[in-house]
Amino acid sequence: MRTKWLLIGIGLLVSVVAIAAIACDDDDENGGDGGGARELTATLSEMEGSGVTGTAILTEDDDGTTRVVVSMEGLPEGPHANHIHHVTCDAQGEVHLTLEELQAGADGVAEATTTDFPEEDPDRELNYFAVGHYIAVHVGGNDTVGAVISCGNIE
Ligand SMILES: [Cu+2]
Repeated sequence: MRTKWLLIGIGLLVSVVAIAAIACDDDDENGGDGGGARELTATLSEMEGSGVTGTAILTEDDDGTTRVVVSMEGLPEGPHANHIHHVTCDAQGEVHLTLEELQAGADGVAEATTTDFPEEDPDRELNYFAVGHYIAVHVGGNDTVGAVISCGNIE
């Protein structure tokens, strides 16, 4: 009788280890160096009740092109500066990179894609953005950058 329970116990243990191994495999989907595009995201939340929310998707293609697509809604009509900043939304750090300006219509929706990063910037690789950066959307365009109205940490 004791042997039977021991065998059941070993069976359960093997099952748990097998499931854990499968779960770990899934974690490698966005990382690793197996080729293909890699992806980071930021979910932008409203600041100070602005009602402005959105997402940013950062990808790196096989040819090394880094692409940042910022999609927003609830924006006041007009141009909006948006940047990759250092640190986190809570810490509100310095601007790291200026992204393509968002142009919101009357519906408050805007999307901007940036693939053209400054050649002299050595830190434009996706891995760098993954640690300690956030995306901020501002009141006003690049010539009149105002308060941050939406913010999301890059993860
Ligand atoms: Cu900014």
